[in-house]
Amino acid sequence: MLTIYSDAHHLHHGCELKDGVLMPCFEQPGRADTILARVRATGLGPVAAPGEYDSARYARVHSPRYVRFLERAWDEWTASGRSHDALPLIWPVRDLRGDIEPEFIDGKLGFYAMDAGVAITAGTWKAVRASADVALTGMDALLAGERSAFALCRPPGHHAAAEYMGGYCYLNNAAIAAQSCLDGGAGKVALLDVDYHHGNGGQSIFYQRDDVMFLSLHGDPKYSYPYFSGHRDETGAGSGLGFNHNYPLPHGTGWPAYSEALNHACGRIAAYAPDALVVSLGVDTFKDDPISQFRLESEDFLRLGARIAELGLPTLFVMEGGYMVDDIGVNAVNVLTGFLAGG
Ligand code: OKP
Ligand code: ZN
Repeated sequence: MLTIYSDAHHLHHGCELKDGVLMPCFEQPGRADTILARVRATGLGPVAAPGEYDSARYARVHSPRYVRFLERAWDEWTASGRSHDALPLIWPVRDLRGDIEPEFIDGKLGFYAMDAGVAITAGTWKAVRASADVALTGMDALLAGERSAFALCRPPGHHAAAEYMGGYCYLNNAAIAAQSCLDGGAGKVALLDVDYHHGNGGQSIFYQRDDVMFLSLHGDPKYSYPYFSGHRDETGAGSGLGFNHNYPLPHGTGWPAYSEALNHACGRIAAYAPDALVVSLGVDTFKDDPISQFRLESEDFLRLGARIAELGLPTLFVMEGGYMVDDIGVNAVNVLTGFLAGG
């Protein structure tokens, strides 16, 4: 299987507020380094650098003004005299004015964010762009006839919606790739999100559409991030009604209950009969993940890949979360080798 990877992810290493204290993000460069090392150690296949794409490709699923905000945020932040990470700290909730974009950067940060887990640093935009380009290059490989590819994206993307960042995510790499597949001639694409956290960004972007079916297996939002999205009754709207499927699962979920939900989701994908599948691949469902609550074992990730392979679809894996850095290489690549063995 072809892996797409860019070293540019090293340019992004931010801080987050953890229990009230500013700490280096769980989402750190060592994650992608560990996965790449495992790709090489297992001989998964060739590793290629991404191409460079026009930012208009990101604006197929994001608003142009949001993409411009990301591009300029660090310069606006430093122009106003600050030099440490920029973090959003105010949001237009409920009855506040969410319809007017502020002109000052502190206001813009909150206007374009869902939480404070999205540091903007000097290298963030370059890394974010490269991550989206990794996903676009992976999709181009599928469009050129590859059965599968692995987009080793970092930073991740699945919490980012058309006009906001959040949860370590800036551009929605998987959504950009799914849209690129449609733009390349496909009629229907399925987007399956197996990260521990609900993929609110992909859900939001495609909620009113029937040309992308979105499915997500995740920790129940009653007690798991992102809390305000991912319930079972979110099934789509307008012509998208019936094309969005959430599988919220309880704390402590292990392979038996997980695979039951996965089988159900795969049944829906098969019935939809898409031209291609994009998998938002988070391995924070692992039993030792430091910020998540499922109990998958490393071997279960082989089974996860094999079950996805049974669909028989051209498949792009897009890296999302997973924070037990010592183990995420084994766990992520297990999904891919499980897929290759199962297909
Ligand atoms: C990202 B992915 C606020 C940040 C809270 C939330 C976890 C984001 C998970 N300081 N962290 O889905 O793995
Ligand atoms: Zn996650």
